[in-house]
Amino acid sequence: MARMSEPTPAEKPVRPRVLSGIQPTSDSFHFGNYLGALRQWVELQETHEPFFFIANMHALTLEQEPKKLRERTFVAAAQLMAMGIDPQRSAIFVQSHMPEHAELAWVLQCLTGFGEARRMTQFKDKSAKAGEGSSSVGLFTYPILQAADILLYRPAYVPVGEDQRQHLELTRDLAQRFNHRYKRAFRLPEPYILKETAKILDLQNPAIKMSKSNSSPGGIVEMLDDPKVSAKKVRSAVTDSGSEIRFDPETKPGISNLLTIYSALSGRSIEDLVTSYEGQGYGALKGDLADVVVDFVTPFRNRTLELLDDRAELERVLRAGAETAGAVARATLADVYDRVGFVGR
Ligand code: AQP
Repeated sequence: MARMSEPTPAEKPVRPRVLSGIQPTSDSFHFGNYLGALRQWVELQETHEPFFFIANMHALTLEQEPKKLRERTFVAAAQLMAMGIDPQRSAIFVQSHMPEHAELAWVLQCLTGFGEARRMTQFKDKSAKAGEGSSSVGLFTYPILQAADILLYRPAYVPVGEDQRQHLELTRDLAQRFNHRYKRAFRLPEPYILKETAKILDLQNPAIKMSKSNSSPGGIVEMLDDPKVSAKKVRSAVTDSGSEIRFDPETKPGISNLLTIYSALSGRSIEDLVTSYEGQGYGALKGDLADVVVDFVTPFRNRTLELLDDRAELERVLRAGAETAGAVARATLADVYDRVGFVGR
């Protein structure tokens, strides 16, 4: 059997691989998802070999209504395509279409220390809400499934937001442990986190990240919301004391967050924005940003709705993505099974 440490020319990626995933757990992606991670996916597909998946197995770590989960999976696929993920260049697939993710996760679970898994801050935060006793074992082991999601494809980079850094570190630790025990099999993936947009903050409470589970409705901008509603949220964003427009995340987190969003959406540098709003109040900046947001979300929303009208095409894209991803995932898992001493079928 071919060893993964010496890929055959056919297996060897010509361009470095990138892989990332997103959960289909809401009716729309939000600006944190888009600016923190998804925008990088679109850019990286130009220069890398991209694998992007919809993490519906991760979604089950919290209770989901089956009908909604199914629908949101299609909504997620349509949004990825509407924002520019091109199925001709990128494999877009659904996690549950790939049994190898759960299979590799089992092998990795057997390499993970209980205390190591316990240290994951996302588990601590999410289990604290429901109470640890009523949290699922899936919520506890989810970072290990995530490590399997990543390692199966041997990517060079994983584009994510800052909140995923700790999980990426666990992934690298597990890869190293596996490599040490069973001879080098896995490439150590690097997080690809853009400093400027690594953590988009809640518009109403800039002390926390924008998030579907913690943000109030006014604090989160949903990509598929009515653009007028999003504009209103931007105009009503909490700003800091004083009236000077300055980029200072420590003392002016609210206005700095708005400048970050503005800069990312418009392509203008923060310095340029600060200079051009000199002497003007927060209201002027918020009003202009609201217009930028409307101009950005309107075509995105229209395109997503159009794509959702053709389910057969979405299903075809996801099937094709699963074909491409499946070939890589099967080869990696076969190698892992061989290395750990499982008998071949
Ligand atoms: N506020 C954020 N700033 C920067 N990046 C962010 N991401 C999420 N929020 C921010 C990044 O989005 C990608 C997808 O994450 P996910 O699958 O965890 O999506 P989600 O569940 O919709 O994210 P939330 O809102 O953060 O969910 P909860 O509230 O459940 O924790 C990841 O790369 C993530 O870093």
